[in-house]
Amino acid sequence: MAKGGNSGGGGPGGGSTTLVITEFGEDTGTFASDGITYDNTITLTGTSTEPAGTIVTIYANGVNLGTATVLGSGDWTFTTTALADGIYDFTAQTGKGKTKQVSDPLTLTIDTTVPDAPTDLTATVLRSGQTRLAWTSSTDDVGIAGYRVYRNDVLLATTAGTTYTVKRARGTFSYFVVAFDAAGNVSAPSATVTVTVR
Ligand SMILES: [Ca+2]
Ligand SMILES: [Ca+2]
Repeated sequence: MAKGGNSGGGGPGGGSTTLVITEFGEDTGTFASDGITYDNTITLTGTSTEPAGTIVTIYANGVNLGTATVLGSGDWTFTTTALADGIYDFTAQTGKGKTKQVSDPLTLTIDTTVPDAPTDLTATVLRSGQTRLAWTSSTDDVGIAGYRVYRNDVLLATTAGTTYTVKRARGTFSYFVVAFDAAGNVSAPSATVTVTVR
């Protein structure tokens, strides 16, 4: 493990950071370990080898957010107020001067903004009897992760692209599409299109 960027300490017997941020709460969305979440009240949990009662100061992008206290177990926990969307480097710090310890940063992207709804949804029945759906891509402040296709209000498929081909089935079907971002925010539905396959 890299020695943290702290300038303090550095004694000959040291070399390892003894202050660590271990968890931050829920990493929402498709990937639970990508550091992108819509949870904007972050609960940082960590450990310290300092004595119980030691004050841990929490920083986000260099801004002091407040303090936690090391428990007898060596654990500490801190919950932020609601944070604005953005990218945050969280660090924890104990002590000052020669006794200063700074944790490695924990980087998170907070994204609470839902994507725009997909537009221009079309459904074309092909000669094969398949139905080809196509729509215009949504936009998102961080990035679109994919789309969910609904048929008669039931989830039919998830796709990264902006087209989907439905297997042949006779009947009348309605379709709409929603977009979702990496944090798991889901857009409003597109307009609904209805097709009849004979
Ligand atoms: Ca995530
Ligand atoms: Ca978003």
